[in-house]
This record gives sequence, structure tokens and C-alpha cells, in this order.
Amino acid sequence: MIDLYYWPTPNGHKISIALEEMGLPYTVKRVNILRSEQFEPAFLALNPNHKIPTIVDHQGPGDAPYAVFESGAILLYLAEKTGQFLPAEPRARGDVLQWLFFQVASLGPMFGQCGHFLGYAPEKIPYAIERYHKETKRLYGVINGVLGTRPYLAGADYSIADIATYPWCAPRIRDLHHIDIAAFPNVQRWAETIEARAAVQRGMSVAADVMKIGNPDEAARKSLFGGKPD
Ligand SMILES: N[C@@H](CCC(=O)N[C@@H](CS)C(=O)NCC(=O)O)C(=O)O
Repeated sequence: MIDLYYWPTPNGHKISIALEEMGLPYTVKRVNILRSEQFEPAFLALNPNHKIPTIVDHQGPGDAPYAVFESGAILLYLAEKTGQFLPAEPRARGDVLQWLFFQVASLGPMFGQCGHFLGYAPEKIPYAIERYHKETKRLYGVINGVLGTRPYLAGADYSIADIATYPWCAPRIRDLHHIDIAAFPNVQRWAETIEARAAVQRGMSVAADVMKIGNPDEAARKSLFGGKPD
């Protein structure tokens, strides 16, 4: 059994989707990041960087509990545990890892800043909005290009690279990022294929009751952007 420390954000969705796709039983532990629960000592003991997603695998290596944080590391851990969505053949595996690292190091952080300055920042800063919106559109162009040559990001097969990337390109997040998906038809085709998967629909609906995009209240703003409470 795996504990999933979670809040319904794109980074959280990566792991709820992966657990659903892999058929692993899990318990959702809600960490309300809008109310500073990520700073509670019990959670910090699992992830000193105070961010969801984080997992505890009660049957980790050596059959002992094992905590993993950082969504890319969690996806890799789960793929290796189950032998799913990450090929063993070195070239195919390398291709998946490249696109997984591209998501966690480039696409996720840039899209995150785009959403921050377009939707959450208390003041509208044109320089920041233009910089991150332009970079987001550039990254859409990169994936639109590769998805014009193959069905999934790393090749012919659906992989943890797609699982990492899809939640950041899902419809509500695209709206937050002011992305017209019609301008990126290959991404649209890929996203529609992924969102037709039953496991993806289940993963995206975990704790959907608390899903909130944009216009955080003052307490949420402090919790998310103000650092550890006094
Ligand atoms: N690089 C991290 C990013 C995780 C992340 O940014 N999580 C956000 C929600 S999407 C969070 O928990 N923020 C709360 C905080 O920073 O205090 C990953 O990929 O897991």
C-alpha cells in the first residue's frame, strides 16, 4: 500500500494518474497547501522541501517503508517498481528519461511561472507575464513539433514522460496559461488521446472537490507564496 501526499494540482495529478495507470493500491493523504499543511513537522519529515506530491511506499526496498519526493523521482520509482511505462531497452529508456527530465526541469517550472504571473501574482507585471507566456508558447511549440512525428512524447508508446506532461496541458491549466490549443494541433490530438484513458480520468478526479484555479484568498496566497508561517 502506498500513501500519496497530495493536493489536486498538475504535479499532484502526475502521481494520482501514475498510480491509477499502474494499478497500485493507494491511500490519498490530503495536504492542503492553501492552508499551510505542507509545513507540518510530520510532512516535513517526509519532504523537507514542503511540496506535494510525496509518497510513502510501505513495501519499499528491503520491504521497509520508503518516502519519495519530487514528482519525476516518484514516477521513476513507480515505473521501476512495476516495470510499466518505462522501457528496459537503453535507447527507448533514454528517450523516456529525456522527456521526463524536460518536463520537470523546463516545461513544469516555466508553465508554473506563467500561471503565477497570469493568474496569481497580486500585481500584473507585464515583463514577467510576457517572458513566461512567451516561453510557455515556445515549449508548446517544441512538443507540438515532436508530437507531429510520433504518437507520444518519447516514441510509439505512452510512458511516464506523457504522464508527467499531460496534467500541465490539461484544459483548465491551458486556460490559466491563455493557450489556444488549436494553434498546437498535435498537442491537442495527444492530449485528447490521453484524457480518453479511464485511468487518467480517475487520476484527474482525485480530490477534485477542492480544485481551485486562480484568485487565491489572502491565507492561500501566504501559504503558497509567503514561505513557512511564523
Ligand atoms: N519540483 C516539484 C514541484 C512540486 C510543487 O511545486 N508542488 C507545489 C504544488 S504544485 C506545492 O506543493 N507547493 C507548496 C509550497 O511550495 O509550499 C515536483 O515536481 O514534485
